[in-house]
Amino acid sequence: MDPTHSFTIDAEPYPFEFVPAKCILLIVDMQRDFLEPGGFGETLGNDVSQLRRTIAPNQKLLAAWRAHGLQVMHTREGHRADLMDLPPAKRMRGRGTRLIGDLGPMGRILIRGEAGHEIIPQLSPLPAEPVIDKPGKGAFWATDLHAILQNRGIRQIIVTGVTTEVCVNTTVREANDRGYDCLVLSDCTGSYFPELHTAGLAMIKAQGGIFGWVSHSDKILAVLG
Ligand code: C5J
Repeated sequence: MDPTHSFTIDAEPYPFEFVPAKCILLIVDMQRDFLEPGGFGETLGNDVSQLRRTIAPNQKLLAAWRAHGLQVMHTREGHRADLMDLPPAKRMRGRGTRLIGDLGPMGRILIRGEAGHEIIPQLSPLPAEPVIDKPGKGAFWATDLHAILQNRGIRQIIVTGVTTEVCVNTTVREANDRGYDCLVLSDCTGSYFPELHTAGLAMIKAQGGIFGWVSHSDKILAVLG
């Protein structure tokens, strides 16, 4: 596979011209507290199996991506231990019994350095793969993601991870406004709520791809071999 070559990927609403050398795989928030049984997400009553179905396809895609020496980055949602980067509105919204920064089943909830904040071991970043720690839902806000992508000549982003309607969607919208083309993979993204997963993908590909494209990891794997 010549990474500078353009490959046509079957996608919605129309084919995506994939240039591997100008493309990054961005894996969003595959963190223990969102995905693991016994984590914060499950203690809120969420069905983590809806997110865990994305683990195997992400592993397969990541292995093929790495085998070709292509660029990959990971994100984590979380905050400083002193909570100084946590807007009070974000902390209070949801009105749960446990809030961001409180002690959860895997350490303090959504706090950097705590066990629950870590990326699940199945998708552990390699030392050369940048990890973007983001205080918001979008991966561009208050981070150096845009600078890193610009410095690496990236124009396209393949987005996977969780959750489809929250951090994946927000990141895709931010990327769109900055001029990137995003392809979102339906089997590698997930939501606790299947109907919001479907709606989240529909919003991306609506109106001729108003925010980007939607496809399946099989289509990328067919090119990567
Ligand atoms: C993410 C969330 N990662 N749902 N966060 O989507 O609060």
